[in-house]
Amino acid sequence: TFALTIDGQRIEVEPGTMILDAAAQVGVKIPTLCYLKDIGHDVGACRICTVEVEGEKELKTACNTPAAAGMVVRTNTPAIREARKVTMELILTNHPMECPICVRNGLCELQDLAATFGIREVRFPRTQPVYPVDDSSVAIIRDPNKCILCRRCVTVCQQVQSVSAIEFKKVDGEAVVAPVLRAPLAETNCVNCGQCILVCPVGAIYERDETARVWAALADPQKHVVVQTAPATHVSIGDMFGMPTGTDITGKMVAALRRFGFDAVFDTNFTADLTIMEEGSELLERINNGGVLPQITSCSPGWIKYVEHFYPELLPHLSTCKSPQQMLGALAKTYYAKKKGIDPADVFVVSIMPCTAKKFEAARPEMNDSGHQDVDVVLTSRELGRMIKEAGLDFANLPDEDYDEPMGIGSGAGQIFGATGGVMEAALRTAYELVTGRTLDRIDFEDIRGLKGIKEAAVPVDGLDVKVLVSHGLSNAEILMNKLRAGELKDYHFIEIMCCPGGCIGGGGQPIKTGTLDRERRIAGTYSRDKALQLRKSHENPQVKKLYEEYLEKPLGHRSHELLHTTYVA
Ligand code: HC1
Repeated sequence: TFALTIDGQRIEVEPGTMILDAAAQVGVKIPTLCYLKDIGHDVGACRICTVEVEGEKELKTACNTPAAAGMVVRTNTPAIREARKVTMELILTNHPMECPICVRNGLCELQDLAATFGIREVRFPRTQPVYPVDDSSVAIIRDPNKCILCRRCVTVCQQVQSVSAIEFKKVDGEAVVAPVLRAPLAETNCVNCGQCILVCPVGAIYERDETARVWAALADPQKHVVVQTAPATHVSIGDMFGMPTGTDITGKMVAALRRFGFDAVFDTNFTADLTIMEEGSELLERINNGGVLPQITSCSPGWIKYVEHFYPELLPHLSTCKSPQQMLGALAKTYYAKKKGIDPADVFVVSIMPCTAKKFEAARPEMNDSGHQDVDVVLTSRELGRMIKEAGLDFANLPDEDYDEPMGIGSGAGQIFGATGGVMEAALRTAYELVTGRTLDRIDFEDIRGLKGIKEAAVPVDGLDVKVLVSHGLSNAEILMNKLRAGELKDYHFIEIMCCPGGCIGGGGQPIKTGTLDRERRIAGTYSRDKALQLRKSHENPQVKKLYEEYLEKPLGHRSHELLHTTYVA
């Protein structure tokens, strides 16, 4: 370590520490609109974080200037305050002053900083043209007028997700962030993961808001409106109501949805358990009958679109299982409608998902095996949070309520689908017991939990070492897919790939802000909910057993093939 001085305070830091992070250690928060350590973004684009370094003529950007031994830094002088204000005003010059009608009102870093700096006027004339809003995508909308060119979205799209659907470019002397080749977003390689939304400091990119369609369905007496909630939402929505990140809000979410007037509240954790039955059986069939191995999970729609775009020749590795969200939609309009004696045409299925890509998945034309579009509307966690606020519910003080039959019981194994490694762990808990007929005593597979990019385990199952891999974040998927393509993963049986960093708990539809620490806390919340549940293995779920007895007969049976499995688009 070495020492430097920041605003008169001496501090010891490690080599490589940037001034901005060093200042934080002495309790000085240097403002920034672009720096984001979580994703390694330190391009110094916004120039808000300027500081004085003694002996230097020009102000330095604190986010990407390394601290040095003996350095004397000042962060709060008249020159710095004036420079920051001018920079803010220049940004605001071109920013629409639409705060009250912006989706990020109250959650906007630019708005916060303008308030912090006490900006009361903007002295410069607008320089940018007015750009059209890009609403070509079913999931994500871009408003270039609000973009402040921080480039976080470009970094996350290129470096974290290896997708590169958007780029930073100069066009006719004008700097822009835009989809590659200026194409509408829907026509690019965008996989709809929404990680760009999570890092955007303003409202330049956001989910397609479909709350109005849900309110309308709820008000329609002809419709029987049902809802399902994804595993990751159980530990995230409390963030929007001041509860500690990772709090299990399952029962309160059910209560809120029931108060909205939903006719039934179902749990996607139930179909996560069903997925384990189908996908586990598919794996055993592939192992026993010389099928394509390793099998790869298919529940994460951003990941599916990524393979379809970038590795179409590897599609036969994907499990044919639909995602739990789509399984539940298909069953709501068949099994459930039949049980209740309701015309499936009147059943309206809403999903609450941590994910923007789920909007795309539900809209895929092939997702209609029930005879209707299986899922009608997908809302992100953020949209549900806004509806709860709009309805005036005191969320934190709602009672805990239970889900409805016949699709309301989910095991701990279904719950952990929401965290990276969880689908694999759930599959191992079941596969071991179904193959060996013995009880698995140690059901916690610690090796495949947590935020390490690629994880691995080998589990002895009746003389066969089942070898598995787990990855999250598409740049890690890319590493695995290149190895698979090169024939280096022949010894493996099963791979779990989740599109978003951390798995669904870090999905692009989750509350603003979602960073690494939030991901860690939601993962901890996920495993503690699993531990607290009596039922922790998918094959022991009584409602799943009943579904097979009453309707599907057996995993991979005729009805399962019809309703629960799919094919992919090369
Ligand atoms: Fe997920 Fe899944 S775990 S994909 O991450 O398999 O979105 O939460 O709902 O469908 O169950 C998301 C989460 C979710 C599906 C399940």
